Amino acid sequence: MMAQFQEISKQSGVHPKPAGLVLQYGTAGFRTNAKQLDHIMFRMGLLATLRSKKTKATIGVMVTASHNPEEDNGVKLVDPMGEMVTPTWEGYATQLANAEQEDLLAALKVIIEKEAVNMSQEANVFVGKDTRSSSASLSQAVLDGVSALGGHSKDYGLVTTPQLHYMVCCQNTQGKYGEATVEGYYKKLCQAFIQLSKNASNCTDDQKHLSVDGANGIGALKVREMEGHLKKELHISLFNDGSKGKLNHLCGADFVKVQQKPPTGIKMNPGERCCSFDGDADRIVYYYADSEGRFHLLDGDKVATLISTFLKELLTQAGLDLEIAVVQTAYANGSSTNYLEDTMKVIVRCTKTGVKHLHHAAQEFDIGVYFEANGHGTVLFSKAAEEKIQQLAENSSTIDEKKRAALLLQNTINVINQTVGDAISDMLLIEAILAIKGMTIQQWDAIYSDLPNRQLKVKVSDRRVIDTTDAERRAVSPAGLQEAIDSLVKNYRQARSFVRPSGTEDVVRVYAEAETQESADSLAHEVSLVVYRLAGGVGGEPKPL
Ligand code: G16
Repeated sequence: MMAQFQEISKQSGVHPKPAGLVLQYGTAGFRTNAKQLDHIMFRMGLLATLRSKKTKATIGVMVTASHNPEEDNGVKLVDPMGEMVTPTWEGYATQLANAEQEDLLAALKVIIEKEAVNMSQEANVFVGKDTRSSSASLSQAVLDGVSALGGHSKDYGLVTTPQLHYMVCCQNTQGKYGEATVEGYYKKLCQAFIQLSKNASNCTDDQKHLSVDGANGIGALKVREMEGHLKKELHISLFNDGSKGKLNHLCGADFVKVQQKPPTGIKMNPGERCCSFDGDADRIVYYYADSEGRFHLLDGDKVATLISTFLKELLTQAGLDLEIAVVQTAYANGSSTNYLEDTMKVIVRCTKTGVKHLHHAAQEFDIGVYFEANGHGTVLFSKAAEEKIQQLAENSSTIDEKKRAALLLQNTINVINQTVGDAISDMLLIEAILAIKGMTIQQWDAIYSDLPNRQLKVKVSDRRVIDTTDAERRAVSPAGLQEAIDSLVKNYRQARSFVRPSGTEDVVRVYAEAETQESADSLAHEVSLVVYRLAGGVGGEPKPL
């Protein structure tokens, strides 16, 4: 151990921490301007190695800032089954990240002792990165951290975040979940997609066409790589492929969802399906323009509704009694929650923002469909549910209709990346469902009508002054903020609003929905003003929209 610690001392000098800099492990890891992250990456290499020793399993480290602008970067830690790292280790991550240079070894020792890490245990860490120019040197810093602690690493280079999660899960299930290679990932997902597509009758070439906005990021590269495996069952026109535009700039899932408009650089023909990925391809939103040129967004809530409808129908056809639930966050459109609860009669749960929270809640059901409104989500099947489906599909005495449904469910399971929200996997699933159901994007959109809504950002000097409760739907501090929001909401029909500090950007997020767009806009603006005044706003009062 002494020799390892000497090595860490030496290596950490190459990745020094700027004195006084304090960063928190946020909604999805550390995220800030790339210039501040070199020491964080080195230290996360160290932490991942400890986590690997502790769990006796492979751990993942993804270098990405996802939807943030090009100049930012960040890191997401991946636990053995491909899920996000546990809250206790998020705490360690923050402690390690913020230890001053001379206290680093002591901070490491605290973790080793608390977790009783066996330092002679082998460690394996998978590392991936997105296309940001800073990602190459930052992922090298992660690799340096792993090797300083004597861990083994495998550098997957440029991959999407969900691909890295998938690799970690494949590795730790000894290949049961799939082969831990990018090729293996394409093969598994595309084979399942092609099987599903066989159940779509009379699908024309036009109906097989999809326009994809790659956000000028890693998702675009990976869609290109995958195309050959699709055997022409899906024709993709790729836009914002990174050849000229800037990452996430005026494009990508976050831009489209928040601005409620199409990305620049995409060609939209009336009525045709389009979708946008975000910067690390773990989110997807769909949209189309109608014959009058009006833009229609189908966000994560609409995706969750489509998928859960499809699954519920298949369960009925298969005669399987499995409990299905949809997990959302406070951002879920009120209409979607009403539709799911009142019309579809499925269980709906609301958690805090952040995939880790939704994922956890979804694990409590036989089938847990989780989606954030921003398009981040997937479906989880319990082991027992998978087994029941498999038995039915393989039992020779199963009658035809039931067998067909069970086989569809099996292929659905295989097209889904259950480790985390995955734009590529979600896209294939959505495309297959629409084809099987013979449904147009307009018909999908018409399942329910969104309440008009608006999201805004407010700059404050310290966003931690805002504390929330009830799955972030109510603010408990600063004093008077929630009361002010409540009295503003009362002035509008079908209105709702909440505020929360972002865990990925240095802003407070404001959400409002109401009966009309005008009302939603004006409520969002009024709430922004209250935040600005009560929570220490900076840079000038928010202007009306
Ligand atoms: C990350 C998280 C998401 C979250 C989003 C925004 O997404 O994985 O769960 O919704 O940040 O979080 P916040 O509102 O706290 O900034 P991504 O795609 O940026 O990694």
